[in-house]
Amino acid sequence: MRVIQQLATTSLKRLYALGTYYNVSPTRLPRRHISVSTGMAPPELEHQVAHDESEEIVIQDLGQYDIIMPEEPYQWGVAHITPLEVPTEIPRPPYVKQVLECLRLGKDPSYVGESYDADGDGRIHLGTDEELFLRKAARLAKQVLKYAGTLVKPGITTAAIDTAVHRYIVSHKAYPSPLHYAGFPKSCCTSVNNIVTHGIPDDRPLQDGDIVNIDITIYLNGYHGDTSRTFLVGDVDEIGRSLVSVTESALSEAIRTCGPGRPFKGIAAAIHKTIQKHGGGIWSVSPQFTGHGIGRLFHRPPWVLHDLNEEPEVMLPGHCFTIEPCIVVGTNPQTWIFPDGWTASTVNAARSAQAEDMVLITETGIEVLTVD
Ligand SMILES: [Co+2]
Repeated sequence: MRVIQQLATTSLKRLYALGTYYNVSPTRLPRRHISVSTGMAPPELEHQVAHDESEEIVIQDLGQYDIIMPEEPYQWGVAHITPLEVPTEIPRPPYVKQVLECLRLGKDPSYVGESYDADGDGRIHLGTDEELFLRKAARLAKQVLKYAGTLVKPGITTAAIDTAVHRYIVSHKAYPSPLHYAGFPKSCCTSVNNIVTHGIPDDRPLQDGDIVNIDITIYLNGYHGDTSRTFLVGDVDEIGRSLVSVTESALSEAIRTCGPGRPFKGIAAAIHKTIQKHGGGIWSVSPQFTGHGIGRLFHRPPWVLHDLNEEPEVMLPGHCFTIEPCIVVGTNPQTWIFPDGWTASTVNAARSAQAEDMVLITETGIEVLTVD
């Protein structure tokens, strides 16, 4: 059987070649079917297909959408992006000062981390102000995310969403945690279509048919709140809608496995089971991006793996962590990073969706903190 795995084994180089073949800028490939099932190859792809004969072949329809590529000419890093200002009276997380100092000295801030040692075992003391502040931070993050979701429509740029989100956060006396985190230049992450995570808001207007993940983290009273969802922009194709829906199911099924004494590996098992049984396509989960402990620090152990694993650790009262699976269309969840050093795209330009919540383990059960 003659089948096409159009783009599914495509390296960056071949994506550019494809862009050239279409005689358009690879930064803005036209909206079209980028993968086709057997016998459905548009004539202009035949050349590409013939080229692929030696490669492993899988039937895969990736759907119809705009591929996001790095802007040309490439600019390495993010020094060309201007961060927004935060009023001086708003308290910053500790990494901000270190990163700004690095930048002032012309050093690479991407290695500025957070100190886990000073943060104990990462479990909060239930029933104290710690729990109260954590709840407040998580709740505000959810409110910001809901607000961001109302802005999503064809024509708005992700930079405009970022600016609105930034203003909303600082007007609530909170700090947008991604801003300057390891040098990140914006106040939230916006990941469109084939971007798996850590997309940097920019001047590309959202297009009818896009999917966009908005990932919000805020810092309030010394605690971080972190949550994300993937939103549909206008009329999204069926695979895209299914992808977003399976991603939300994977998150909620994963949350259902949590509780005091329960193993962390149950999260991945639940995600795996959900994407296996969910109709509308073939899905895989990115092994590269994990959930994380959260509280006084933005990211800290326990690292929460979303792909099948045999980690022995169990959840204990006071653990607060995120679950944030990135679900990818098709069987290849591998990613590569844009020249900006942040934006993670699937290697084959397949779409990815992500959903994230914060879970607190209590003495008797769990609570999802990212609720409004
Ligand atoms: Co997170």
